[in-house]
Amino acid sequence: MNIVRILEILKNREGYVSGEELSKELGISREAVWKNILLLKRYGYVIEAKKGKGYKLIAKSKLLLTWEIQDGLDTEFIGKKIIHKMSIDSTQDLAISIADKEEEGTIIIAEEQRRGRGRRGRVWHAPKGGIWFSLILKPEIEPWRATLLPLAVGLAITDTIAMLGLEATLKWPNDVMINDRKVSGILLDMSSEQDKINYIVIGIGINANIDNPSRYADNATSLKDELKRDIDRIDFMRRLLKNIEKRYMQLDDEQLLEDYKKRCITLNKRVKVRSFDEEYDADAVNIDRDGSLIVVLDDNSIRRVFAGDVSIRI
Ligand code: BT5
Repeated sequence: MNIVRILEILKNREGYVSGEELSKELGISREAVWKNILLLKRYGYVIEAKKGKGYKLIAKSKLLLTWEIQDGLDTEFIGKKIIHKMSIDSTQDLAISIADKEEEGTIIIAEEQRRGRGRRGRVWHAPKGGIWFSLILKPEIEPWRATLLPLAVGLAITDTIAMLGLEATLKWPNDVMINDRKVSGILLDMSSEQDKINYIVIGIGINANIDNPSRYADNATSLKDELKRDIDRIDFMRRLLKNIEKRYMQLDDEQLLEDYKKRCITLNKRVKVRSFDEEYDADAVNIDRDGSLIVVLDDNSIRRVFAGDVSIRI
């Protein structure tokens, strides 16, 4: 892409680069160079244009642009293809519509979602400043083990938040919390046959640079709220993709579950389980190898929860 090549040249030069040099280097007209510069400006790059001197990059864009995330991204397959949108109804819905024909690791990311969704038809607020994306995976595991995936991704999110110097915990199955407030949510959509997964789309929402997150939910927080400053979303995204890949490779490893349990605030608590059309109180005692939550009811019967909402009572 021409804009990416122009950017590379501008990034590597302290001073000005003339329009003529850019036009020669890319083999396009000077007018075309100018149009590309305008496009870069629209993407949020600050570029100075001086008569007789040329162009100079003053500041990079803060948007989650494909080439910015991929610049220095150290993964094997996650994020090799990134589709970036300024605004979209839901990254999840677009990802699901293309998942069959896309390679594993493809990502759809958006600056804002107009109709972001949580689980069971709930609304997910996704204004500008957050990190909202969907990741297409094609794991070769039995469908019943898919519950492990949001756990692995949740763990990767806490790994990445730790790199900012904050401690995040996990509320089973898919909430990432800081100081008991929700900073991130995970959504899983799966297409599978009897014993084979066709694809999984994992939706990840992180309240990154969001002001007053409690506007969106009573117990919500954001990384900005916790740190009292904006984070570098591009750097965060690169680290997160690396951490997701690491944890994804660990699906068969005992270590994954051990790490999850250490950061899980649901374990050893009195909980209220709402699963399908049932609701009951129980003690959360363990997490099994497939990612399910094991609870003990008051009559001492043991149940295994695969999906649902679990709120902590004490
Ligand atoms: C989730 O659902 O936590 C899954 C969220 C997944 C969002 C991602 S963003 C990229 C991808 N595209 C999508 O359209 N979705 C995914 P759940 O556990 O059902 O939580 C939903 C509840 O969280 C809502 O009912 C609100 O109470 C609360 N909530 C909504 N927006 C929030 C936000 N920005 N921060 C914290 N809590 C929020």
